[in-house]
Amino acid sequence: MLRLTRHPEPILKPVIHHPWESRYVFNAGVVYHNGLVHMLYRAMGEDGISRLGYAVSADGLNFCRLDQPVLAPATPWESRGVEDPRITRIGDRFYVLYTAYSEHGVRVSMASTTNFITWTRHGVLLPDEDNKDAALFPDKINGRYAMLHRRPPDIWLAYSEDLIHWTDHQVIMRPRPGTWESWKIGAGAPPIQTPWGWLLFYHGVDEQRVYRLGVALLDLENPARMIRRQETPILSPETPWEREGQVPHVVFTCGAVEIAGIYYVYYGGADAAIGVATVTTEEVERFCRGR
Ligand code: BMA
Repeated sequence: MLRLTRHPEPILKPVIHHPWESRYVFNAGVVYHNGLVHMLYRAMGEDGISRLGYAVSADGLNFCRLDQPVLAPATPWESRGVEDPRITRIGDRFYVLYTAYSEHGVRVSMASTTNFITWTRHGVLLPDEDNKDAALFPDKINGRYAMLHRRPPDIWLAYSEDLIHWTDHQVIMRPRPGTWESWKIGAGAPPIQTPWGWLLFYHGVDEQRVYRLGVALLDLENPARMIRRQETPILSPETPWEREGQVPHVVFTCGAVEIAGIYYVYYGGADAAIGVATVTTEEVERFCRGR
């Protein structure tokens, strides 16, 4: 059974003298590039609007951050905030899918960068529907880009020729009645390629609104085909800072990286602080092989 081991304390907390991140930091997307973990995280301050901050680390645990947000609301779709960034490297660019929040609802939006400071905005991807928890696959699958998204309460798959127009939407994972993931589920980290399939760290919510993390394996050629899905969660809210915060009893991931034989899964605790939990590649292989 795969289980994550948490680093006991948060690795990133709010900064009182940064008005944009003085209250809460949570839900971090990550990518490992040139020996550094690059992190985008959701931050909230005095005005209650989410912005994205940037932090970087050489060891995956100690992060340096900028004193200004790198992505802030800029369009009518984003008037109430930009949330939950999920980073995928495609070619030499980093593409970020995030939630644009406004009085019109929530929308899947995309921006890209090469340096995490200057951005190209690609706009809203699924303009006609409330949708979030979207993540891009890092490689084309049978010649097309692929992404996961969430039409409540399920995880969906869609394909695109150009990253902008999305078609062939299909449900790939549903909540499981009577379990820790009975109410709704959503993609967590963007899918990670392994020799055995796409490794997916995702979140599940129960009827008491407790958010936990789970793990699944999707077929490399056809991610609509589920190879394996663990019945038990891999991380549940247990520490005080995961149980009490802005929203109680939440662990919520937007990104994971593999460095030297260890997967680092970054997550928001109680929508208030950022933690990390790890698992070895051997344990992941055991799950992938069904042993
Ligand atoms: C989801 C998203 C996340 C948040 C979670 C728990 O719907 O809004 O950003 O972490 O709820 O509150």
